[in-house]
Amino acid sequence: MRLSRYFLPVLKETPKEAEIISHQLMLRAGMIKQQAAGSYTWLPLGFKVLNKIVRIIEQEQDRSGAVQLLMPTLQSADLWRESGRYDAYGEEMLRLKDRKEREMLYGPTNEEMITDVFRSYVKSYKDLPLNLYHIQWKFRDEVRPRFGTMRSREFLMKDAYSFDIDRDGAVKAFYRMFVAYLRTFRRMGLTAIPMRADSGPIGGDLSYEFIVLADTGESAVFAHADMVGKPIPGPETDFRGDLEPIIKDWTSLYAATEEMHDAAKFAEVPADKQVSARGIEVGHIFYFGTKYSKPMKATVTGPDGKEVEVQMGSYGIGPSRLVPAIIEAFHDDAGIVWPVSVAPFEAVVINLKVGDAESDAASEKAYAELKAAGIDALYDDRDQGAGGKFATADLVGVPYQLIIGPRGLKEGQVEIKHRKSGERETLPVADAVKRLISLIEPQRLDTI
Ligand code: 5CA
Repeated sequence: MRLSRYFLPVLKETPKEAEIISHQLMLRAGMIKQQAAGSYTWLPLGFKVLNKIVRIIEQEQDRSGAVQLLMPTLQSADLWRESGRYDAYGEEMLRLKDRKEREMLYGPTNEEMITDVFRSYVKSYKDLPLNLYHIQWKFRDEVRPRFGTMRSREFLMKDAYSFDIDRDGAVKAFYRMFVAYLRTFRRMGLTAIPMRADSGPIGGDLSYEFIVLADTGESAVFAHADMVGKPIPGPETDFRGDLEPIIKDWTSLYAATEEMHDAAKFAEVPADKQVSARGIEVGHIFYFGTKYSKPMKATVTGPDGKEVEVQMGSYGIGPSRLVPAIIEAFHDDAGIVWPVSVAPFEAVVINLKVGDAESDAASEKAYAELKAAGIDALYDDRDQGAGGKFATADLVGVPYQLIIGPRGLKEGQVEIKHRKSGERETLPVADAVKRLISLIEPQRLDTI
């Protein structure tokens, strides 16, 4: 992408309305624009990051055996009356009427609709297990939307729903999502700790939240220090095999959110291993049995010919919350420091003297070679001073800067700046692209 042709409305000043660093940086880096309380336009740079996050989620959902579909945002109130949640959900639900006075709602979640899809087609235990997911916008009329897209009213959610013949099958489905989540968040560079949680309005008796530790997190959390940086299950993990040993291992150490915190149990954790911190909930998984299948009559015939209500679970991730969560974890005084796997661009070519024949030629060549090698590259070809270019590159957090100018080129040299460490390497222009590829490829984390 040529920056001269892109749309990157960066701000010089820190907007006053933004209380936390991720919100400030998303506004300053031209990633989002507020449209109303808790409602945002995703500008090109923000949208690019959001899409990279979505892509990782899709890959790991697919790996675990889940199948993607897409349900509408607007739902019929009648469907929600069947489960009894239309009245129970309260003011968080945005309710509306169409021209025929039919009551509708903007979906805050999709248990009812997916149960309706399921019961329309699936009739036999032979079609189970099944896990269907979609990535769709949701609306919750939050009392206090805040922190930008961290807690917004309109937000993107990946929601998956599992269907099984019995509790044993449903628990296995829960385990598959649990492992998929460990892999998903780590691929984004995050340490997300699974913690026992309260199931709230979704219901059910088994629920884990995946929490990223951050000082600005909305909930207090308590965990054993060894939960941080624990190695995740690798790509060889057999999702059709027995995942219980992995789950046992990941749930044996203490980790709980405030609502489920047990001070006496936490006291048993050695004092030097007690982590009491704040956290951001980036994912939440639930097992709730027949809570929806029973009232909505979602049944299948079992092996003995009898009708059984299916056992269900639901599994959410917030991609539009993950963007600020990752920024909370990775930033410095100059701006965002993206992990390569979710960076809007992997490298930026900075032409220090646009209009200088040699600088232009070397920059164009490097940019073309990076693109040809499959690197997601940005080319700062704006006719502007070097200071502003460096500041923009640092602010938007591109992991590697390839700096090309007439002075270096006289000696046949260019510079690579590592955004994270600040380290700079001077190297022959002919070697720069190869060097960048060797730095970037291992950090994509697409094979971990
Ligand atoms: N139906 C279940 C799981 S599919 C459900 O709705 N779960 S949830 O309420 O926990 O939401 C799932 C995820 O969506 C959360 O873990 C969080 O990452 C994200 N999320 C929830 N509310 C918001 C919000 N207001 N703004 C941004 N993200 C949100």
